[in-house]
Amino acid sequence: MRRGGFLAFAAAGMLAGCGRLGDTLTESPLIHRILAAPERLDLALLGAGQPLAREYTARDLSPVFRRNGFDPPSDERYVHWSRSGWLGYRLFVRGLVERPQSFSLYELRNRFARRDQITRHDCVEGWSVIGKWSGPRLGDVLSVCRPTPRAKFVVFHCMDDDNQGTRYYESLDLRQAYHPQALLAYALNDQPVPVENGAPIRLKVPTQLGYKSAKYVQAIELVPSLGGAYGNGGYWEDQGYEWYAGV
Ligand SMILES: Nc1nc2c(c(=O)[nH]1)N[C@H]1C(S)=C(S)[C@@H](COP(=O)(O)O)O[C@H]1N2
Ligand SMILES: [Mo]
Repeated sequence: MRRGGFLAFAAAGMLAGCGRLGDTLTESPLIHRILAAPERLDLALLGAGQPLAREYTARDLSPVFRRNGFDPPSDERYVHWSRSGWLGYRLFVRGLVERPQSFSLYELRNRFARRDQITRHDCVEGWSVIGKWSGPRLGDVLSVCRPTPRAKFVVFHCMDDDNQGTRYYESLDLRQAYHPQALLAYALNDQPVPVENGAPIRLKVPTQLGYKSAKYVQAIELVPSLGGAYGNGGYWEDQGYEWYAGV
């Protein structure tokens, strides 16, 4: 069923036959969400019901969260931000969304519910570390930007590069992006994400291999397809790694 159709169906079902409950329901945050965001309920449902990565406890935390990948961005702008509490940094959401916009770190902390999760990070090189990640759900941030029905993939544009001018990037499909454990993390082990681990914002997708969890995210772009202008969906995918990297 198309998104709009599904929503109309769901909303009608919830509103019909409510009778005396009607007043209570119009007070309910769920109804407000549905009425305020007519494209969103189906996307949230799309994310639900997927297998979850195992969550651990504080006792399981690795003493050191290893770092891997390219050097942190070295451009002046990034270095300046990193020394001034990330003032000036904004995360952009653009492409196939009704409301393209950008978010400061402050907005990401305050406009969205904070999720905490202790999960294992598995690198394709064969090592794992357990860390606690905090931040809004990626899906929550996407929802306020309202992906259009043509949006099928979510591309993460990063600020670091391979020292030869090619920037890191990654992508997920919309279902993976709405996975309840897919976070835009601003904290690692209750501290702001360190520069080495992708400050100020990095994606954390514990259901997929480490290279999917893009660090140093600058912009999130919703696109209709991968391939062509969008490459194979990631820096490492362009070197032959699998786009789908479930663990
Ligand atoms: N922007 C960016 N994201 C990246 C990488 C990178 O080099 N650049 N490396 C990936 C790989 S292979 C891994 S294992 C993890 C490492 O994350 P960490 O440095 O926090 O351990 O980030 C992933 N995301
Ligand atoms: Mo990795």
